[in-house]
Amino acid sequence: MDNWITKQAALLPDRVAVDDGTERLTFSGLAERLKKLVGQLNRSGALAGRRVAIMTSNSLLGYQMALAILASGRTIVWVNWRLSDDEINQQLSDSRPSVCLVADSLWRDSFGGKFIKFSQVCQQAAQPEELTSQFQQETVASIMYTSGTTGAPKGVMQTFGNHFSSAVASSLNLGILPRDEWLCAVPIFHISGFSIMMRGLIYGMTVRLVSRFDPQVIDTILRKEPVTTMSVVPYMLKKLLDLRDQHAGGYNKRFRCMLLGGGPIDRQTLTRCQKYGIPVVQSYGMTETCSQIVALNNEDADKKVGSVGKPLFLTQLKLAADNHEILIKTPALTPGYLNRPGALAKKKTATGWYHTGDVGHLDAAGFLYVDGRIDDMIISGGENIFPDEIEAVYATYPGIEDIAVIGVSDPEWGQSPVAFIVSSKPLSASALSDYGRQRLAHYKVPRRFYRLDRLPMNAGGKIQRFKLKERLNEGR
Ligand code: S0N
Ligand code: AMP
Ligand code: MG
Ligand code: MG
Repeated sequence: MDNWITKQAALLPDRVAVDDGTERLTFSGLAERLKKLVGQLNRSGALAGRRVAIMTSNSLLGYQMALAILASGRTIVWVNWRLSDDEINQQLSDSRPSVCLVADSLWRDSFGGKFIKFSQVCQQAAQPEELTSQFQQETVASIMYTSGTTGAPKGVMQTFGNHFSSAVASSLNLGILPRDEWLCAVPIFHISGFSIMMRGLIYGMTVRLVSRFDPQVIDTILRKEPVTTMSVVPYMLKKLLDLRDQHAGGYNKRFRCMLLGGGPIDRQTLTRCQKYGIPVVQSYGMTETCSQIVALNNEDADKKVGSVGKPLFLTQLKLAADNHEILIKTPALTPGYLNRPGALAKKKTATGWYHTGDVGHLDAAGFLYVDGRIDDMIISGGENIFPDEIEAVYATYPGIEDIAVIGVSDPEWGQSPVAFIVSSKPLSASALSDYGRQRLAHYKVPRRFYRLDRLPMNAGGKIQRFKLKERLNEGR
């Protein structure tokens, strides 16, 4: 395929590619900017290897830096800026990028020589360089780390072919209008956000970037600007609905829908959306599938409240006979995890069906409902948390003999982690919390620490987390 950026600069040179509320860049303007940035990245040593990491908010400069990495023919390694130093360094030592580019506002004094600030790049002479002419189907465009039940986080490789098929499948469901404008408040370091950037390039569509999730600011944008679509996780939708409760008046006339995904949604929130006439398209997808692979369509959105819809074009889906795990085949599926040959094959059946780890059911008309997980993954505000990684961090805490983490439901975040610890003497909850905050992304730090004499184990020595959950329900 031709480089999508230079292609759009040729097809739709004057169409706005990106708008952050203060500046708008057309596709031709974007291509010119990227030529300069590629030159500057080159002179700052960032292009020495095949991969370049980036840690940024959804800023216009972050958007351009990421696309400059792609346009230079390199792979983007996305870094979640909420992670701790340890977590970031672990991902960088696995992915071995030439550098990690960091937005100045996210700079930490602890960062070593591998990290460079955006401003250091921008100080280089702006001598333009040619952009790569091709985006090859099989080339890895981006890498995003996801944790699992065991072991260190794994880098999900997403090819240009994966991104392209994902964007096309989404457009066959939602349609593309010439003046579509997609509001991107979900982080671009997650596939929820990066897939909007990719759709923008493939559709020739404007991306309305917002650098952080401020519900007031976003509510105003949705009312006053010609935004047509917005991607949200349940937490964001609830915060936006709280503002609808306060002010009269709806979103701008062109608004088409909220694309909702990333975690389970409660019925009450969907009912509130109906009350305000806010169209919601529920969707289901994951980092490994380059965003949604199942979604509702506009016709069914009102009739099938609670369902995540039907598989999009190009995706096949079935449920495992024994445990109803959702199994899929799709061209958007990752070719594998970085440096872990065989790890993806382990998650596939002999006939190539990918195990999602999610459990679901289908109604008579073929609509999918996601019912839960086969593992202990916790989703807090759209961020995934695996109890193992928290337990491993606390295993070395002085005085902790044993620890188990579970997710409890939380009205705001959906779920939150709490810990059960075994210790011979009481431990200070605030010291435990501080310890976690230094070593883990803050959303992973247990909200409460309960002390127990021993953890409930089965005969095989496995922690019985369901018994811990029961305890909490009893305690309320
Ligand atoms: C929900 C967000 C925006 C909340 O962050 P906010 O309000 O910006 O927080 P801060 O001001 O930075 O911090 C305030 C305090 O809150 C803590 N905190 C922040 N986030 C969380 C969290 N998730 N859980 C618990 N606590 C949190 C901070 O730590 C801080 O506290 P202190 O001061 O103590 O540190 C933010 O969390 C966010 O952006 N979440 C969304 C992440 C996301 O996009 N997830 C989706 C991942 N999945 C996929 O991408 C696949 C599905 C998919 O592609 C998709 C998903 C949605 C829609 C469409 C699609 C699609 O298919 O296209
Ligand atoms: P991630 O690895 O961050 O891409 O998260 C993907 C996971 O989020 C899926 O495997 C599901 O567990 C969960 N998820 C995504 N969309 C939905 C949804 N609509 N309903 C319930 N869970 C979802
Ligand atoms: Mg934070
Ligand atoms: Mg905030």
